[in-house]
Amino acid sequence: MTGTGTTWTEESVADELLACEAERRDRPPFTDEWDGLDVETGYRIQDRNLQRRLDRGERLIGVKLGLTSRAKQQRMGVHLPFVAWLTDAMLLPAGLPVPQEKLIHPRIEPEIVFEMGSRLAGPGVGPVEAMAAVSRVYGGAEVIDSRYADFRFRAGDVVADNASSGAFVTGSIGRPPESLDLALEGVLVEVDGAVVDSATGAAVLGHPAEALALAANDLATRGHAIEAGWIVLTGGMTDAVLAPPGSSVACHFTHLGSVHLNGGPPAGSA
Ligand code: OOG
Ligand code: MG
Repeated sequence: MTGTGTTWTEESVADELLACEAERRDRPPFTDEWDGLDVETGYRIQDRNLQRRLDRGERLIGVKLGLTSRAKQQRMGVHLPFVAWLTDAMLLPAGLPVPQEKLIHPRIEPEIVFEMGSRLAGPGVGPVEAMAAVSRVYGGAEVIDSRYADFRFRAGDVVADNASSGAFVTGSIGRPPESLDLALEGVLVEVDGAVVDSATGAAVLGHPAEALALAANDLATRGHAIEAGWIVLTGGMTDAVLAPPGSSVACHFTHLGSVHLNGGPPAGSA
């Protein structure tokens, strides 16, 4: 029998995750000790920590999807898309380096980003209705970070950990959704000048609109809607790349411009 003798509770897991984040400390997944940490429990922990973030003055600005592409699901060994919260503390203005001083082991992934023009509430939302609520589409890059050592986790762990949220950058070109075929929108990921990966929007559940619909429907089961003005990160199109000090990462989109991120000064530089 696993999980016997564990002392973890929703409250203590939530506290430990925020402490790890503040202290830049990683740890083993809680599911090693507590097999009761399922996805539903993970969401309650995620919501508890959203409240803590809001209580300390952060503003809720949107949602992110996790594991919406096969590349991400295979790499992380979790085959389930999920939703997490974005606050203004996670916004990284274009041109700034990866905030190493706040992160444990950042990785970067290219994402198609939506800005919502109107409210979108599930259940029963499909991709056409979802796209109609979008005002602008951007190319973006998410800087993920996990509070679990080596990004090793099960679904309940990563949902509780706000889906490895860290920071995100939105590109400078915003286009109306009807001007693009997002299934065919391509991205090249370049690290230190070499192309290391590529994908199109179809990697994200067939079309990023499916991810948006999924988020609306999923949030509805927990009593939330996607609000007008919110940002939605639709999920990494490719596997994430490492972003250590001294590195330089660029995500080049077909019609949505390029997002450049550098890892900051290399270790040892003055
Ligand atoms: C989980 C977070 C996933 C995405 O876009 O798939 C995510 C992880 O890979 O650590 O943000
Ligand atoms: Mg992501």
